[in-house]
Order: sequence, then structure tokens, then C-alpha cells
Amino acid sequence: MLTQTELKQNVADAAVQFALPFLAPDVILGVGTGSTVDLFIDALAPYKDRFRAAASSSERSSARMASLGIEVLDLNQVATMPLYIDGADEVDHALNMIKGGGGALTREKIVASVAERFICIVDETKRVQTLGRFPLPVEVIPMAREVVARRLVELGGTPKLREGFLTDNGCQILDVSGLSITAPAEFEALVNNIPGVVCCGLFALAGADIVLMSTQEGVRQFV
Ligand code: ABF
Repeated sequence: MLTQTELKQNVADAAVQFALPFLAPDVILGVGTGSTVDLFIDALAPYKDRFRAAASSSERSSARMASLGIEVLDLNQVATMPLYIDGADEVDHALNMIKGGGGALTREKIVASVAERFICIVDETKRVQTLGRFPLPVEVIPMAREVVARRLVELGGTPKLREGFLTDNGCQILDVSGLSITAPAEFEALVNNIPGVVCCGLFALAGADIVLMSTQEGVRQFV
């Protein structure tokens, strides 16, 4: 029986093998955030001379890549990328995701928007039938925290401030439990339009293009 860490290591290694054919001297790779991505960065480092640089979704990932000699570019210098590789907290059968448990959801969604393909790397514990068991992270402007919380309650959620945490953008996060998100794209648009919301952790309007999922039987690919 593989542990969750072993499952994560297997999908991180598989993601590097998936990425290799896309690497070239002028290629920028989009890199996400989280513990699976940390393992991906470590496995990618030996190939750092095969691609130009990375675009990062968090200070955490930037620091890890810099420490391993992978150059990190400001996203404003990047026009396009063949791949964005990132984890998720939940993924459903239609490749919609809940992300943001690591607090990097906004920059993750921004960097992913520049890439041609979103490659989601998860272990099998992240697979769900319906999104919402994992509390939905919502990044908010601090002065709007309470009014956004009230709107989220009206939408059927139970928002909880992520205490003592500020995002890389200097904002706060409300983690919203009690949701059963049966129409993810519609709900994402609804939450995004609440004044004061910077970004919500639903990735459904633009979900993953490919999911590499680590299982006890090996790494499976879903499209
Ligand atoms: C990241 O991956 C975050 O959005 C999410 O919180 C995190 C979860 O994955 P892991 O289990 O690998 O930390 O993209």
C-alpha cells in the first residue's frame, strides 16, 4: 500500500516525464504551488538546462526553484507557455477543481491563464464526484471581508477566516464549507462577481486540460 507521499512522488515524476518533450531553450514552464508541486520542482531541477525558465504561482515555489537553480521570470515578461503544472485540493470527473488550500489560488489562476495546457497533478485522494467537500478558498480584499462573508452565507456557505494568513497579494482568505457545488462554472462566476472578491478557488470556467492521477495501481491520465 503506497503512502500519500509515495503517491505524490509518483505523479511528480510522471509529470516531469510528461513535460520533457515540451522542453526547449526558449520554453517557459508554468509552475504551481503545494506539496505535490514541491516534489515536481525537485524532480524537474536536473533538467533545468533544457528549458529557458519558469513562471511561478507563489513566493513559496519561486524560492524552491531559485534554490535549485531554476530561473524564475516575472509573468509580465512571459507571453505564453506550453504547460502549467499544478496540484489541486479536489478534482471532479469533468476536470473542474477546487484549489487554494495552499493560499496561492489567485496567482495560480493567473499563471494558468497564460499557459496552453493545464496539467493537474494529484493523488487519488483528491478525486470527488461533486466539488465542495474541501472548503472553497475565496481570496478577499481585507476591507470587504465581512460583506463578502455575508454574501457567501446567502449562497449557502459557511465562511471561516483563515486566521493569521495573508496571501502573496496581501489579501485574506475565507474558507467556505457546507457547499455542494453541482454547477461549478456558474458558481465560480457568481462568487467572482461579489464585490471584494479577488478570486475564488474554483477552476471550472477554465479547468484542467489533463489530470495525472496517482493511484495504487500507477499513474493514470484523464483528459
Ligand atoms: C495547489 O495544490 C493548491 O491550489 C492546493 O492547495 C494544493 C494542494 O495540493 P497538495 O496536496 O499537493 O499540497 O495548487
